[in-house]
Amino acid sequence: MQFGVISLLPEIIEPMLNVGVVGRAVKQQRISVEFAQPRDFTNDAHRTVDDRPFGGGPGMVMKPEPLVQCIASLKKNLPAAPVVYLSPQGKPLRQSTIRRWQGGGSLILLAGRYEGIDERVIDTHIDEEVSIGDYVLSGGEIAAMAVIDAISRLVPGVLGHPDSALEDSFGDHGLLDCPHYTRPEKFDEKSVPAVLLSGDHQAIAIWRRKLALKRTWERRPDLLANATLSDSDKQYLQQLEAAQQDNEPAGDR
Ligand code: 6GU
Repeated sequence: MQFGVISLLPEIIEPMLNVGVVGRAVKQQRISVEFAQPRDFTNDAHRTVDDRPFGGGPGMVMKPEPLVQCIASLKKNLPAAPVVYLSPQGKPLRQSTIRRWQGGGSLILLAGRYEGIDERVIDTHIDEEVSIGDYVLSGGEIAAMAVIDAISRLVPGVLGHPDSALEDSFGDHGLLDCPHYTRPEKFDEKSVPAVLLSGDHQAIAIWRRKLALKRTWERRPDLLANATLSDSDKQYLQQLEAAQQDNEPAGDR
């Protein structure tokens, strides 16, 4: 997987390329990251990359010319890469998007700073605008790191256990992950659920599935609409709904 990254502050991103799962992927040459610095594509002595917004108001806007030249420069090595702009105005980033980008083999990420970038860059040079959540970061670098991490761990050979990526939250089934336990068997007065010690692999699989469904139902019911559910999954969710109804005081109905 080949990444191109446009950023005024590559120093934020660089450390992640030397450590952990992503660091290993770089060392094994399963992923590569090429940076482009907008300041390298300026002509003035101050290397100005931002300017005041037309119409007035607070903050600064990133000038279009250095950004478009950064994109062109990265496209020399990555001609087929989609160009992604990371911003709080983008569509929510999903695991399905991450899988699609990983399948494409190359990606150019534009991390903005200041109040944002000139809209005309988005109009004609950006393929997708994505956000990593409903909060505001001071720049797109942390979002770019999230994308690089999430894609890298899907690249074949990067994760130790090939099934690890499938079993995650939002894996094939689109549910949150079940709880996990390790030794010791008793901790803080709490025992590990007995079924996990039973050696009954079918019972364990059923328990894990139910807890994944229950968590998703409690915390992220929005995910259930697009999840892959079997008839017994649906039956269990109906049980959860029914139990909730029974626990509501009659006055609430
Ligand atoms: Cl992608 N960028 C910035 N600056 N803030 C964000 C974001 C991205 N996603 C959520 N907040």
